Amino acid sequence: MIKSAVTISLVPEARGGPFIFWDDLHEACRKASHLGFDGIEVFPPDASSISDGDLPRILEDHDLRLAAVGTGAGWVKHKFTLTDQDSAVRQKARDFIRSIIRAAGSLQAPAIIGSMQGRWGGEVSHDLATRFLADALNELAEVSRAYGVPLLFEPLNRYETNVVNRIDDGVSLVRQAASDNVKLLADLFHMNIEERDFRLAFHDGTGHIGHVHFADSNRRAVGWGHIDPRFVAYWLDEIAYEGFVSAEALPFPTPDEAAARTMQSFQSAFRSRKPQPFEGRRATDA
Ligand code: LER
Ligand code: MN
Repeated sequence: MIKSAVTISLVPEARGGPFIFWDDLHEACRKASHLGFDGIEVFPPDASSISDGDLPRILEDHDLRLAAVGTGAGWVKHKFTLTDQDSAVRQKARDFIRSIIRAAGSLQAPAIIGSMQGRWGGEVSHDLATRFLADALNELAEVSRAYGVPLLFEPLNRYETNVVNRIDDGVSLVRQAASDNVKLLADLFHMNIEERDFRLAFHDGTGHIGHVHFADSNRRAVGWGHIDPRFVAYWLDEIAYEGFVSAEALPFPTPDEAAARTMQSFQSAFRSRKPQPFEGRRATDA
């Protein structure tokens, strides 16, 4: 069954970014649990914020799962990426991600590579960037495997990367990487910008999608833009997706209201009887 999660950022430098709750893990978990979320997704400044605090106890106290952990602080705080032209920086990016994989993996959660994919340009061609990425994914996916979790790779829209923008590009990258332990993260906000058709993109990702970011067309909470979450539920059902849909949305107008609106949308789309066919275009209409 598809499960709900909500994001919490612990990174002051990410302020203004698309995270619902901020700074206070304990308070965020209390609110997430009260609203009925199944899990939380954390955006930490480093691995020690996951491994050294009392996160396991907080999760247990509130009956929440750790859905995933972001690695983007490696970019936001340190400007590391896996496609930098400097091999020392690429190595630091791998080290940063590996430390988060271990901390998250100890709590049975996957790590996410999104903005750490960087951009190609200068001395690094698109081809070379893709090879750098495939190589890093192979190594890091094996670290993840030791914890029994996949490594999540996220296509981002064109304003955030020029490397992997769409689900089908993500599938190609996953195929180029030899490891079968890399799964894709389908973020509805990025998909709304880059994909020709949501349903076709989900079909392209069949068997490869391991996590979903649940945000509306304008990055606000689902319900406050023009994506109909009932279609999303229908399409995810068609590809037998069973992971988390995790609210990575702006804390607008307040974190509490964004969280409550997200849960209302989640319930109506994923927990009510599905309306008859909301199919949109069929794959064969393309
Ligand atoms: C990361 O999950 C993402 O979607 C980015 O757009 C956030 O900066
Ligand atoms: Mn995302």
